[in-house]
Formats: sequence, structure tokens, C-alpha cells
Amino acid sequence: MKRSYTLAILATVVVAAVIGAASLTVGADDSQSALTTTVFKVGGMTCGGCEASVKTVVKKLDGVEKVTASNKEARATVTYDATKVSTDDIVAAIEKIGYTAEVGE
Ligand SMILES: [Cu+2]
Repeated sequence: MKRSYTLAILATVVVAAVIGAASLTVGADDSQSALTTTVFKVGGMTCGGCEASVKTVVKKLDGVEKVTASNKEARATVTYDATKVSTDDIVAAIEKIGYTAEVGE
């Protein structure tokens, strides 16, 4: 009787430890997927249609969360998960549809 009571406590402690480890893992995942925002200089945009094209093509990339583009300022601001997509990927996607792009400020 006393032995099974001890085992029950032991089992509870083990379960709590497993849950604790699992939540630590979730915490690590959160820090890995922290979002980065980068401004790109984009050349060749002349109107709202160009802005829409740039936004559409960049948004299609896996890991991109948010895109804004301005032809007047000749730039695009992209918020993305740097573990899934790189600035090179974003530049390549913009250049593929006929605009120039580079990491700016
Ligand atoms: Cu245009």
C-alpha cells in the first residue's frame, strides 16, 4: 500500500519533468522563429502596380510575414523568419520580376 503510494508520487514527478522539458523546447522554438525586418532598396517601381507586384512575389516566399513597398521611396520593407528565408532569397525574387534590389536602410 505504502509502496504504490510512493510509486504514484514518483510517476507524478516524472510526468511533471517531461512537461517541463517540453515547454522548454517550445520556448527554444519561439526564439528561433523570431522575426527580422529588413529594408531593401528597390529600383524600377513606377506606380502602385509595381508595388503590388513586388509585395506579391516577396509574400510568396516561405517565411515572409509582412511586406510593404513604396515606389516613391524606392524601397520595400520585409518582415520575415530568417531561419526560413534569407535576404538573398528576397533580392532574387524581386529581381526575377524585373526590378533591382539590394539590402538598404
Ligand atoms: Cu508600375
